[in-house]
Amino acid sequence: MGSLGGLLFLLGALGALAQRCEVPEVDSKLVERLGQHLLPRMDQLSQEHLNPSIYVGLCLSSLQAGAKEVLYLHSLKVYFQQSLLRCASSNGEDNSDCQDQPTMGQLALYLLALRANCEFIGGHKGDRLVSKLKGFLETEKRAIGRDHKGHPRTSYYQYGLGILALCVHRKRLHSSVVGKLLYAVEHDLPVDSVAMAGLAFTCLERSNLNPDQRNPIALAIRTVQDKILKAQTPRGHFGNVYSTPLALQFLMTSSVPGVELGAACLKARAALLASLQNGDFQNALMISQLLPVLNHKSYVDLISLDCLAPRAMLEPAVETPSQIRGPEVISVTLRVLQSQYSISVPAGSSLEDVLKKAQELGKVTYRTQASLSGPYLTSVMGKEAGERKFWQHLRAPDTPLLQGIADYRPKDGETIELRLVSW
Ligand code: B12
Repeated sequence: MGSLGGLLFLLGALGALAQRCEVPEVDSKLVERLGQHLLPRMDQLSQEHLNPSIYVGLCLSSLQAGAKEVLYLHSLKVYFQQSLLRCASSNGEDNSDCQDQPTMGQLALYLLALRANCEFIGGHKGDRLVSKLKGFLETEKRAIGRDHKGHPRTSYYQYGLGILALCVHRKRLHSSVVGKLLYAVEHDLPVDSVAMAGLAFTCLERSNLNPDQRNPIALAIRTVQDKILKAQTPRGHFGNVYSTPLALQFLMTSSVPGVELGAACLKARAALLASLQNGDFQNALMISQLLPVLNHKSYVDLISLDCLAPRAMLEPAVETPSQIRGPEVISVTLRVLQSQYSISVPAGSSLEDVLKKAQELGKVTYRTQASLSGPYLTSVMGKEAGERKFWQHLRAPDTPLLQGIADYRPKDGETIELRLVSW
């Protein structure tokens, strides 16, 4: 064999060794049940409930919601166009109309929703949305600073989401904006944020929008692959159960030579199936990140989605009356700022129900803010979380909860602590 033949043979062998992340088909009934959780959420068209992630997740899934889906996109358009365009100034900080305007991440998700409907942003109004998102990213870039010592005012997760959204609309970004994310993935980021960055880099690589940064982008993609694979738990999740959907979205876009990628993904799928059967996916945002994976799709597919691909129509779930058992009462201990309170609530109550009861009894005060994940706890006993701090939820003695107050259902005798921590 000549030297060229040898080289070709070697390349072929390496290609054969390169592994892909495949997530084999999941029982369609299970997928349908997940989709059905989204239907009631799509009837909530008020500003604080609108969630572009739900629309994106559905369009990338094997399911559709027919007219409901069309109306939902329409409501998203009305809300996002109006709230953003009524802000006269470009960054909106000096304008009272802009107080409750969407954040960078929410605007990015809205742009993804438009691509999920195969729309490219255009025209005068579209250009303003693009400038707005670019403006947000520039502000974040400055907050991070030249030496990367600062932090984005939102998070690297939203920074990645912003880059991804502009990329799927084929909008070019300055290399210094991309550079901040390239630097960040080399450092300490949670799995969700690393995966989001990986999706953004994969989009940039595929659409060749930043040819000058080809090599660093390719390197960063490898770093993201390594980090996610290293974060696999013995049970199979990447990070935790709720970061696994985004991690899989990213891994499905990649092929890794010489690494056990295929086996890692199969193990993650098995872990996800167990979590699904355990009822761990009730939260609409989490379902919206998982549905694409179960349809072998990722946010990167929004570069050019086949919007005519058939999707099965979702029918509302048939309610099976739950066996009504006696009004069993459980006792939950709330620990806040060195005090603890024992609260009695009906079995099956959420942590939010426990907090409401504690507030009614005059033991605890708290406030929440609506978010795409549900009610976010912003203040407890009059103490606001403030910048780069948050009210962490833990199960005593020291296990951070993987769900928010609306989704977590404490068991009888459990102690839940709310602790103000830095992040
Ligand atoms: C960044 C982030 C945080 C930051 C948010 C602050 C900030 N300035 O960004 C910090 C570190 C404070 C945080 C805290 C928590 N987080 Co968090 N967070 C994220 C992350 C990586 C991105 C969120 C985001 O920006 N989304 C995009 C924007 C556009 O959406 P948004 O709704 O406008 O974003 C806001 C909300 O997401 C809110 N938020 C962040 N986390 C959570 C969690 C819950 C349950 C709620 C209701 C709101 C909320 O903060 C965002 C900024 O304002 C997601 C990852 C993911 N896969 O989604 C996890 C994620 C949403 N968080 C999660 C969890 C569990 C929490 C905590 C409950 C952890 C704990 N034990 O205390 C707390 C929330 C406590 C509270 N006070 O209510 C889980 C939720 C899983 C689920 N079942 O729903 C996720 C998916 C991470 C994971 N893989 O476990 N989080």
